[in-house]
Amino acid sequence: MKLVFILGDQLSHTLSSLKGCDAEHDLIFMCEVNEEATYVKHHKKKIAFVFSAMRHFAEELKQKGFQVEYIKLDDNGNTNSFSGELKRALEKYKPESVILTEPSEYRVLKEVEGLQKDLDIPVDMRPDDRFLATKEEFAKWAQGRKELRMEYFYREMRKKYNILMDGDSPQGGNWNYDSENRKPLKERLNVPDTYKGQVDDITREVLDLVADKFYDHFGDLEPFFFAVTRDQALYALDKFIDERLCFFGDYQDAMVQGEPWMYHSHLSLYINIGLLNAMECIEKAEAAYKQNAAPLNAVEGFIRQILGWREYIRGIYWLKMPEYETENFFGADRELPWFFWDAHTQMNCLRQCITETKENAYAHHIQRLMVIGNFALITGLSPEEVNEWYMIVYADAYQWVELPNVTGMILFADGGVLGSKPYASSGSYINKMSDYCKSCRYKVSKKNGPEACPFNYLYWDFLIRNHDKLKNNHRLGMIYSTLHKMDKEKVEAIKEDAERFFRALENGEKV
Ligand code: FAD
Ligand code: DLZ
Ligand code: SF4
Repeated sequence: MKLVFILGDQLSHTLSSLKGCDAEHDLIFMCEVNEEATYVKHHKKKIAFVFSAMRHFAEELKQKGFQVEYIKLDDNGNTNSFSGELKRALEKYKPESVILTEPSEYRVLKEVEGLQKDLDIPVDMRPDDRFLATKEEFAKWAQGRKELRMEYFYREMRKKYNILMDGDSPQGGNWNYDSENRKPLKERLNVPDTYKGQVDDITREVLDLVADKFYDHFGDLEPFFFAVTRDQALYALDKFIDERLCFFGDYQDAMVQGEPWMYHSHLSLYINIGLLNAMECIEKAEAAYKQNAAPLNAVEGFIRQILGWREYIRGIYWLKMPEYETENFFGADRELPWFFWDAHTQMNCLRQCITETKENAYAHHIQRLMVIGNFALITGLSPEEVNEWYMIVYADAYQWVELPNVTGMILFADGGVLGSKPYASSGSYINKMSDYCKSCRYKVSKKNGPEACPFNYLYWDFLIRNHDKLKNNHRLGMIYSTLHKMDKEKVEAIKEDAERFFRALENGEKV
């Protein structure tokens, strides 16, 4: 008998470890463990989502005729760690070997490898073929390149899978249609609601468990509306393709107060956990283009996120771990402000994005990048604390995707492996792409003084503070030449405003 160990983000019926599984003789093993729910104190909605999706998946496997041992969190004897539970299962069933699809995170991979040595049992660790580029393929692409830019990797992936191709050329003549994308939401559009599922008995039991055991974790547990089965996730995918994809490109960067979902897909949590397959999302979007149901700028933009960014991010993670975890190019060490947890800040953009994160365990990319991330970058927050926060608060967070996005994309803490320049910006970008500034206590048009938008002076202060590290970055040449032309009084005013802001933060005042 073989034991197939399935982890909580491996809920795919086509998983490599399930290939060849013998329903009569083999045993599928899954376990809920406290260690996974608390190594960072995940958002309550995320834990409920993972446990409910795991329980539904186990039921589906049983209905298909497989033998499944499923350990619930509050089952008697649960040792609450993967190692402890696997050891118990091995003692109980004495299988001849363990089959496992490789864990998505370095931490868990090392734990399983350690266990394999300790227990001296053959482990058949199979590649995770749900990803579209293998680790080896990415490493080969990266080898010898001066710069690892996503755009070039993405073109290789388009060719490899023949997606949006016209022979050897990209559909429509361009690889990328971003110049047609990223409009602010001017007129009030009727943004459709996101997928909202019913709570069934399995989910109800999980919600009660999470409310009881993880009451002190961040975030609102209810209302709970995520899809927790493959059928529900497929419905959510179709809903996106039918209702939102056509505007995905146009409003990809737009932020509107009271509209957390915009025209994004809200599929990352389902893809990351295995309920949806990345390629089926890409194929459905391409089919919508072929049927004239969505324009090329929207479809290409969406496909680039999955076939390009998602795979590239995972490639960087495995290329750079474990060193990537401790990168800190700027030597940033400021503590995370308390308002990251309770949204009590007068900066309306941050208040809106953090409140929505707390309610939904979701914020869209530009909120994560240009509002929260931008603030973390220009105020010099500690990469360790920022990474922990992002791992906690989003339902789609796993280290393989969270870490490169935070350390590389927002904090530039890797010194430019992932991005060619830091994504720092003043309040004018937020004002252009959102309606947040209209209801803010600060004035985005003011550059200095207590009424000024803090992003305005913190942006310049960041460039001044990190001059030595950034002065040779050719993409910042124009900005530094503007800075060098600024008169002394202006530079002093920027520094004084930033100092006052940091002092207020340190004193726990509401900024
Ligand atoms: P859409 O805007 O609809 O995009 C479609 C899909 O493309 C997503 O579902 C996702 O699978 C993929 N995608 C888009 N951008 C990225 C990216 N930069 N990296 C990887 N995949 C991408 N994504 C996560 O899945 N988990 C995380 O923990 C995570 N942390 C992030 C932290 C920061 C600081 C930033 C800037 C981005 C982070 N992202 C993360 C990437 C991106 O913001 C989310 O994937 C996206 O917001 C999820 O919402 P959506 O499904 O509506 O995405
Ligand atoms: C995120 C998560 C949580 C909260 N709990 C569990 C769990 O109890 N059991 C489980 O198998 N997986 C869980 N997960 C997902 C894992 O963290 C994820 O599968 C690994 O980190 C992948 O390396
Ligand atoms: Fe944010 Fe500044 Fe606009 Fe206020 S004025 S919402 S702080 S960008």
